[in-house]
Amino acid sequence: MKDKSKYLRQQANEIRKQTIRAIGSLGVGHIGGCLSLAEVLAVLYFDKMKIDPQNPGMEDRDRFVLSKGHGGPALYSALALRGFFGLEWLETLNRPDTNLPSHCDRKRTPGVDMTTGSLGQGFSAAVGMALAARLDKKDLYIYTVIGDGETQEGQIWEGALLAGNRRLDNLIAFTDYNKMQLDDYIENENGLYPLEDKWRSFGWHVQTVDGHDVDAVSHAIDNSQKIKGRPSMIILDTIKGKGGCFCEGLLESHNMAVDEETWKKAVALLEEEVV
Ligand SMILES: Cc1ncc(C[n+]2csc(CCOP(=O)(O)OP(=O)(O)O)c2C)c(N)n1
Ligand SMILES: [Mg+2]
Repeated sequence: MKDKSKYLRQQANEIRKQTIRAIGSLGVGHIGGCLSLAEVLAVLYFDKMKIDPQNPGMEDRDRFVLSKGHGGPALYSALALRGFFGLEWLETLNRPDTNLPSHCDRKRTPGVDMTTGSLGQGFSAAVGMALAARLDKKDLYIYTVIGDGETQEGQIWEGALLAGNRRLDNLIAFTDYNKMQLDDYIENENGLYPLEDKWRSFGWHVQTVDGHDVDAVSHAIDNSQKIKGRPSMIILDTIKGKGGCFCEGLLESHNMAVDEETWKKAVALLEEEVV
């Protein structure tokens, strides 16, 4: 258990470094909303998900939908580290003819299960995928991550209503609760408080955990898998830009330009981190 925790913390650290390197060498990107995802991606891709990097289309695999599609670079880093494609692909991020566009595209990237980027739509697709898996009597989970700003979309609540009514207990969703949206704090724009009560009232099982604690995230997923007759929402208490010395906790981290000296220093600091 202790070893597994350490391994997952190391993977999260690797995801951060690869993400900073990829966005840094491009010069600009959604660094903040990528770095808040590192732990949940590490836990899913290096422990929980039933997947095969050699066979990304495996029929009975678990699915992952990154509904906040602007977090694509973090997902690509996890996929590359897990062996879906080479790490050198990350250097092509968002460049002409790349297989790694800024936002997720399931037709272009091995391991990406749904095309996303228009906020709200990925979550609806995940609800549909969970319903389809149920109808097909498949024993698999659909995992999805939405942003807290994304939660303001009406489409999220249409999906939430249907998933609750259909009792989709094969759907495990996460909210990346980093308290920030594009250029302001959530509560200054269109607040979500009390977020847990809202999901519960739609028939969901709800937990809130420290989204940067791999053990807490892992334990919450285990709990969700035991819940029958209700979809699960795991609210991840996170920090936008977490682990990037130039962007942690900054509103400006949403879509930020970064120069070579800055991103290389950030990667070097993460190299030194004892996880
Ligand atoms: C339907 C739609 N409206 C607007 C946008 C532009 N947009 C991209 S990210 C973003 C902010 C999202 O905030 P949040 O979900 O909190 O993401 P995070 O903090 O994780 O970056 C916006 C408005 C979009 N992609 N889709
Ligand atoms: Mg946010």
